[in-house]
Amino acid sequence: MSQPTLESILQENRLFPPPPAFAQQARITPERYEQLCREAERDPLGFWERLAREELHWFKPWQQVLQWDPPQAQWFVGGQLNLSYNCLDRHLENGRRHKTALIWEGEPGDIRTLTYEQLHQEVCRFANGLKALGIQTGDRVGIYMPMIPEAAMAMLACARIGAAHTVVFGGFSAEALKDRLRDAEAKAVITADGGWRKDAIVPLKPQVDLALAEGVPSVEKVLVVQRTGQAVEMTPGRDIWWHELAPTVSEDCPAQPMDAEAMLFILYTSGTTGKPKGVVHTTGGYNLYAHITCQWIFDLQEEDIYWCTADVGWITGHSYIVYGPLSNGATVFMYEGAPRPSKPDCFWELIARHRISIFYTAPTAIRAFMKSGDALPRQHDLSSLRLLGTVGEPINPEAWIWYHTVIGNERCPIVDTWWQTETGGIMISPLPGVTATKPGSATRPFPGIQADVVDLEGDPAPAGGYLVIRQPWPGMMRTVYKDPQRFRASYWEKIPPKDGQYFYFAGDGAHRDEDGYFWVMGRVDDVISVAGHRLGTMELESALVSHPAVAEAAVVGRPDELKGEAIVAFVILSDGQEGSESLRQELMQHVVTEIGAIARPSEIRFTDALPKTRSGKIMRRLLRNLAAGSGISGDTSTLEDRGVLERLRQEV
Ligand code: 6R9
Repeated sequence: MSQPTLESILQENRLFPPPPAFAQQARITPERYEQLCREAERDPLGFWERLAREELHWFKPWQQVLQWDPPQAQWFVGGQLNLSYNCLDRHLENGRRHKTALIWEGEPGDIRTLTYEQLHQEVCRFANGLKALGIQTGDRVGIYMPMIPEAAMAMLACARIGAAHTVVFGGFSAEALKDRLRDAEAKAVITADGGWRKDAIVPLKPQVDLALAEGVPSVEKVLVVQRTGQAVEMTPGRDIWWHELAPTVSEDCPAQPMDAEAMLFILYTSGTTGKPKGVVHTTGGYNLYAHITCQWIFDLQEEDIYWCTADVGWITGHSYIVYGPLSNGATVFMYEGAPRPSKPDCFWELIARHRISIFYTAPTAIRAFMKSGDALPRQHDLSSLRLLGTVGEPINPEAWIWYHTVIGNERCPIVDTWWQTETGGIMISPLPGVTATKPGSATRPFPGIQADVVDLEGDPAPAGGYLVIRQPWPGMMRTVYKDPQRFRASYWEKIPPKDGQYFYFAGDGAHRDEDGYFWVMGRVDDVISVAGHRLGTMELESALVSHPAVAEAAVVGRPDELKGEAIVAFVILSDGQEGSESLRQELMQHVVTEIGAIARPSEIRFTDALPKTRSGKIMRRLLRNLAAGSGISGDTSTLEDRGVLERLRQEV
């Protein structure tokens, strides 16, 4: 494991205090924040216990808040609840029965709206549908869906009957789907004929057929939702249309009381090498953590219309499209498709049409919007927005400022939220009515979270080290499915425990500044060592992106006899820019000016796309293979567009 960045060269000192108009009405004020931090510090377990009692409905109280047998945590031991109850039933009695729960728009422009009462009804019916197929409490169910309301309903229906779901992103290949279904030993798969994405139908059911043809013996039933209407093959006895099953089942389905520690879902996340890890989350702690982070960080107010652009296939979709906002009784907007050449401004149009007030997206999307210029967003009325968020990667200060000025009109606080599939919810983030933000920093830990930056011995290393969490928290993953040893080795033994203190190892490099703000520099394997100087890919990329000709950049190291590693940059130019030798020289000089001579790229390759995961993370591992001229190795199942690799290869 290489050492993370020791010297950060990224200089970003601008400070953005919460806009006064926002701060005045915020849920968490500076006074409240101080109180909460004090409470959490004085009595961490009492803090979580109070929130669990006040914020969630429990069928049965717990006997013990936390049982911590490192690295095994159990929260709210003995307590019983149901996440679907907390997301639906309780809102029928607290005045939100006729409030809009979900507004959905499909890529072709079709719109559906469901009140809490209607969503509750649909979920109950879906849950009974699953029961009719033989699904029972404790079973695992695969979900391979487009971004349609039924994706959320399927998740909630599983939670309602106590079956654990494993959502597999609809863009993943049949191969990736097969691996995940096999590992989870799923008893059924919920899918759709297809979905709309970027002006085309993405076939889903045929991928399920392919995956199952390779043998996933545990799968007995496939429930198919009709979305696109294209012809699909149905295997008699195994495959059932939802629209045929639905009328035969009742819409009365009480929520099954579940143990707080009952498995809620498995979500697979790619490791650096080898097969994906099945991250396990359980019911009580996850519900509380998704709920309270969503409420405080997004400052959820009754009238908000909240849009998180993620897909339900990744953790952000789980915690901040479905469970967090619905548990709070919010109005969630959900969109089926993605920005595309025929409608590059569709996001801005949607914000204007649906009067979105909270908008949560990824840096990669922001950079793409930035690339297509200010004119598109300026054509739309974005005045409904009051809060912006980002997640998934460090955000380059350049992109942050663009988001702040062009999208937020300098009115909206930005919450840059650091967290992981493993953490269940946001761990480091501004609170929008409290925290003065700095572009590129996720700022401070959430109240009750003890984050730190340490070296491999566990000693504080604020100037540059590994991001760790020092205490268990309710939303933490419980294990790697069927592989507790991998759980221990990947997260709890990288930094050995010291004096009874365990360190959750996040795998990210970070540093803390003089105000205690965290600057996440990316995965620890994303560090380049040039002649002994450690450079974070993030700072190199930010330097490149700060040049007006550059839309996006990815930087990797290539083994170099003299320097240890040489810097290779893959660069996407802004619209209208031509890649030339003189521009290449100019960019190299620009990085030298921004960072220093040590950072001069040895090579700059112009490209039209970068290999990314479906959740928008650049797969630098593959770029490293390309830069080194070696073959592609390791798992590529999470790649969004396989064509990109081919094109990159040919460009060399
Ligand atoms: C939620 C999510 C987790 C990894 C994480 C880190 C990166 C996420 C970030 C961020 C800097 C942020 N990451 N948010 N880095 N600033 N605000 O993305 O989960 O898909 O599991 O990825 O993403 O490297 O370790 P997941």
